[in-house]
Amino acid sequence: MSASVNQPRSRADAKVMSRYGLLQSFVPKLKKEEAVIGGIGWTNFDLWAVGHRPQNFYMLGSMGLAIPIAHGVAIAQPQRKVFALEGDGSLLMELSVLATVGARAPKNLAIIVMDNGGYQITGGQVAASEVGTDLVDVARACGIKQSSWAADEAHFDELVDRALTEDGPWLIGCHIDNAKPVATTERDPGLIRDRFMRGLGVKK
Ligand SMILES: Cc1ncc(C[n+]2csc(CCOP(=O)(O)OP(=O)(O)O)c2C)c(N)n1
Repeated sequence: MSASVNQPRSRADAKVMSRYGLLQSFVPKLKKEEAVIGGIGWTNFDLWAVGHRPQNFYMLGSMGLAIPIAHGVAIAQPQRKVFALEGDGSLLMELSVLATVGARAPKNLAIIVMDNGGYQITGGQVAASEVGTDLVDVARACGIKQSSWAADEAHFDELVDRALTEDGPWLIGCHIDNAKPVATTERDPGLIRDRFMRGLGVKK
């Protein structure tokens, strides 16, 4: 993948960044009713904290489902850009989804992995992403060619801008710190589903 800055070779080479800070920069870039599916864990809490949009869905309860849900939305609505925000622990739980995305290769799907090296919401247990598994390498090996660690905040912005305007699928790995989220998502699954369906125009 061509890029204007040197791509980090691994997670260890990427700057440790703030999830909330990255999402504060990401959300205002969404001007075309792009869908965003936030995974269980602190990732969807900070998505909520930055500001709810009708096209946001917040996964509660099950790990590993942000990317499968986003993949389904991307296939159902090919004109819409769809982003999955997933934690490293949750992606490790459902790692096979990267093979499915690589094989199906939806052009309108982008995955952002918030990799803090652990299962923070349940107490900070260390995950394999901290001690051996490089999730960007796994994505590339699954055929998601446009996979990169974000070197720093400016590179993250550049990768998101490209994902918004160029064909994917994309995977953007973010090496983040283990700061707590700024707020807690409203826990009302029926309301979350209903608002999302209306936000995508599939329910009146
Ligand atoms: C199938 C399943 N196993 C375990 C849990 C308990 N659980 C909920 S969130 C979580 C950790 C999520 O880690 P990660 O996706 O890395 O997000 P972080 O909390 O680090 O932001 C765990 C173990 C669950 N909800 N579902």
